[in-house]
Amino acid sequence: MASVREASFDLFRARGMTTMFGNPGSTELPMLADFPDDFTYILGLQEAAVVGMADGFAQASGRPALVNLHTAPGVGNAMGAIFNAQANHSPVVITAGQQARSMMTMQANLTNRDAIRMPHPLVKRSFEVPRAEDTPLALAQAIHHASLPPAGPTFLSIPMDDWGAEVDEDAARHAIERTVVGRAVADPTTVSELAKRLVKAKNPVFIAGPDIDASGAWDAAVELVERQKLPVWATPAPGGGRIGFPENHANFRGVLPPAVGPVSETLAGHDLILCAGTSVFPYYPNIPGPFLPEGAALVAITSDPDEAARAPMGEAIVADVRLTLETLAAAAGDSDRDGPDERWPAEDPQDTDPIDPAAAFVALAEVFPEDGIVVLESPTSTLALRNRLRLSEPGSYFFGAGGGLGFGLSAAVGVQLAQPDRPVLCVIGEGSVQYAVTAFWTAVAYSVPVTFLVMRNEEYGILKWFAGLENVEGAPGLDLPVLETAKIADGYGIATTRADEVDALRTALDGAFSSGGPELIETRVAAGMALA
Ligand SMILES: Cc1ncc(C[n+]2csc(CCOP(=O)(O)OP(=O)(O)O)c2C)c(N)n1
Repeated sequence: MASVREASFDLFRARGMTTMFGNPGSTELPMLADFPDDFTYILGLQEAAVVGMADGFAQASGRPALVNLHTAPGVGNAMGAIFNAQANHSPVVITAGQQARSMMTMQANLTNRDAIRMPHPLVKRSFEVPRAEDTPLALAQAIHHASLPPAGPTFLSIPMDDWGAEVDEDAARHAIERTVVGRAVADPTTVSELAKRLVKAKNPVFIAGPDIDASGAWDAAVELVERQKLPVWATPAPGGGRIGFPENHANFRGVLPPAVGPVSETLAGHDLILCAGTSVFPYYPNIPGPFLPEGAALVAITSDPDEAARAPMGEAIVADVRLTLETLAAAAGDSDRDGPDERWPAEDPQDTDPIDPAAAFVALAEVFPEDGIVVLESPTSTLALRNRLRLSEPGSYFFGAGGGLGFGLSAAVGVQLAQPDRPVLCVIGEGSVQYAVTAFWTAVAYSVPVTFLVMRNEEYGILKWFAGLENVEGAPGLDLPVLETAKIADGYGIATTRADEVDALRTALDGAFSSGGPELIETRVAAGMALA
């Protein structure tokens, strides 16, 4: 007879989930006993970093990632990161220890008294098994739920004495072996009607969202855009956790602004707005206006029923993004409409002291490896980075779509663990570093060679920009003087460099990409919003 532990690890093995991210306590030790040699345990020193690393790992590997947290306080610390994983459509399977069954009713120390409810609105499924021997089945369910579209986090609370219980061999074998696939095609009539509308449209436009990348629809999107000669906008940056279209492509126009009125203004003149793999839309500041420009219809293709239902306007098709775009491209064929105009080249950034973030990114673009990956959490320089680097390979960009800080630093470590052969650059504000700062330790402990570029503007710059937008004057707490990020990283064992001039920055970045170890470059940049 196999134990719950043996059957559960067989399940993880069968699903390719042999990397576990965790921070253990006494309630988790029985799960970790006799930890198998073919598994890797990645220790994070605080749970926000643990889940952030798993989120990056899941997205960059395209597979569900396994997490183990310490009962209620561990889950509590991780809540912001679980919120981010949900927004990122990231299949993170979270387990947490629980007091022994015999001690739960008396609520002995470490009992998570309402374990199921605790992470509830942030996960697709939250569960605690009634019988110890059902744990492998419940874990299998958590994995299926996390992986089915829309992918997202799931949660299982596991009483600590369950791991030694014996499973029913037949039930465990079925739980381990059965597979569930969730790629669903759209009704063929709906897609052929859409193809006809697209062909007939005078001035259609394509909006590329993050789930194009996640569903492997990159080539299908390029084919559709090229054959139908469509201009392309990326979905607004706050919700664009991944890039869905090559940003150096001649048809690429830019990143849509993140507010109702400005989106309509930007899309004025288009009669058909075709969105793929995005919510409609990831709005952020409240700048009202019409939802659509005059005369425009909008059709969204999304695998997420919630994205489809909650959009304030337009039509939606719920189906796999890649399969739908492939069918649509074949059905619509080649258009003889004129392609979009040439894009204006970006102006050279100003020479300033401290340097403009745009100037920093021009230097970065000169040395950025072709197969490089950016993980971005530097709020005031998000658009400058997108505009100057023009990332154009699949799986090259990860951004916390939920907006909860702490994703960037930790996800970068997870992305690098999933993609050991691609250079990973984490571009991060010095304020953002602090929310998952312990991920520096994991990068050093496991020799994860991320390059961290800290944009030091000595303020919560984006909040000052928002204060202007919201007509708020005199708000406290928006400056960050004397925050020595390089010294903090040094304490975790990271090699650090300070590079405040463009030439020094270019040299430091070039060296860091090929150093083979984690390195941090801190660069002093001008305060304020860098939009171009
Ligand atoms: C968990 C969390 N807490 C607070 C915020 C609010 N917030 C958004 S941006 C920001 C400042 C970020 O500062 P920094 O990383 O230095 O970047 P900058 O805005 O200066 O570019 C804060 C505090 C948040 N998004 N997430």
